[in-house]
Amino acid sequence: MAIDYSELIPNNVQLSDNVRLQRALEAWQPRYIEWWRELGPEGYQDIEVYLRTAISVESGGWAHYDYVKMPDYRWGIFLSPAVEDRRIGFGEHKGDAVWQDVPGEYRSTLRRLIVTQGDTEPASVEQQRLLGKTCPSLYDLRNLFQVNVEEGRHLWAMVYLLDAHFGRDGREEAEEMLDRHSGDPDKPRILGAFNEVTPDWLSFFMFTYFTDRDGKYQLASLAESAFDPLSRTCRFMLTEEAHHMFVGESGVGRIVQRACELMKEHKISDPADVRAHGGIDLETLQRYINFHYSVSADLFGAEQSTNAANYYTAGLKGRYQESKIGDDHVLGEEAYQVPSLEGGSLEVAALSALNERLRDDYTADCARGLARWNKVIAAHGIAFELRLPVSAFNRQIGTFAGAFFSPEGAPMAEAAWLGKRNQWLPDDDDHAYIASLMKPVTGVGQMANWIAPPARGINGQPIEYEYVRLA
Ligand code: BYC
Repeated sequence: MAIDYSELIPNNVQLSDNVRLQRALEAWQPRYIEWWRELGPEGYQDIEVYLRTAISVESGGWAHYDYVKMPDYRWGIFLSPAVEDRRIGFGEHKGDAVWQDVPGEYRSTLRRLIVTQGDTEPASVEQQRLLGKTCPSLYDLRNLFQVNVEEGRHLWAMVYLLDAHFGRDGREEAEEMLDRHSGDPDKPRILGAFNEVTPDWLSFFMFTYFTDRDGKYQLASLAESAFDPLSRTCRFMLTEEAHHMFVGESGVGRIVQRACELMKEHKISDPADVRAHGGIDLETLQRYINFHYSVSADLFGAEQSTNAANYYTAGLKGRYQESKIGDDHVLGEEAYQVPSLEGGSLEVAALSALNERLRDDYTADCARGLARWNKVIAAHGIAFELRLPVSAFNRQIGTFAGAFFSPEGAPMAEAAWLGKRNQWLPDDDDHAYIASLMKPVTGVGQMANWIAPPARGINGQPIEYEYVRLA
């Protein structure tokens, strides 16, 4: 079904049939636009950007590409097609028909999950708002803005659910989405990683690789939900999310590629010497990986969580690809291994370990990208391997919060750990060096020296394409 995207709020939820809902969303829209102008990409509000807009939810041909000024982007509401006779796949209601309305007993829990999800979306736009000023190319600038407008759309997706299904409380929550701000000491965003800064493009690529990937796993778990509108919303969001992780994986990959090229070209044996030639050395990349992986690992919550067990039993949030798992989907008797503070692992009830299980799925996925980057390094004949730290490293949430472990998993005394901190995590010198590279490159087809060009352009266009019309 094609969607009329000349409408004020393009949608496939028959918005015009529900006057109350349509009014509520139309009343929220001006505040959203005001927020976008104030805290969205700074300095690029009236510039035309080659963006994709969702115009259908069908798997083939859902996206339309054209030049758009971002405040005019059509932020719409799209649900993936309903699955006929869809049944609840897990928990105590397993086998029942999915819900089209929120059951009273789960109202506040479900609202909290939707609010937590929704809060991350505008947070990331706020975190990235200054990056446009230092883009490494027009191609990258366009990708940044694509990610930004789609995170904005994901906020719309959650606000729709709140307005459509949670009455006055939902409307209040929708307002608060625009009142909290990333890093605001009085009204911060809900989850830790979304109050960190994204000061440079290396951080942006790491964020889209590691933190957007948390988004993929959380959305996939919510896509299993018994609350069908949430499931359908998340399924469509996942379609868009894939591009965000592509931006991260290819962005870091291109930086790795450039570091290797510089090492070959200048016959460098010590990776740190890449800096003398204006590249980002592999050891700095490793420190950024350590930081972004550990901060994103926190987003999965505690290793053992009664919240997560309750979400599962109630049918609100499942596991990653729940239907492909060969167990009873109730988890009354099952066990799962979680890492323990004393070393090794501990067998606990699988129901209590759902956050850890999702983090494990996520970690395996993160490792796949590192393997691809390591292939680039190996192909240049360079003896260096990027590694993920263990999940105990640098954690603020769960079992390992306040504990000190090396990236390889050795327990340490605090003072010894602090003594090594700058070898493992980006320090002031790294930040200053990366900041010194952040000079805008805006000529058509031009690329900053610290990053290799992409393999191809967007939507079949060449790399030498005016992805953003700056003039
Ligand atoms: N920071 O029982 P636990 C995305 C709190 S990203 C601060 O383990 P639970 C995106 C927790 O709330 C995906 N607080 O928690 C990416 C709890 O508080 P209470 C976002 C934290 O509930 C890039 C307490 O600690 N979506 O889409 O099992 C760009 C005990 O913890 C944190 C979702 O997260 C933290 N990191 O799990 C744009 C999905 N972690 O109850 C977008 C919805 C835990 O003691 N959210 N706490 O007051 C959830 O499923 C769950 O809320 C969590 C936490 C998985 C986040």
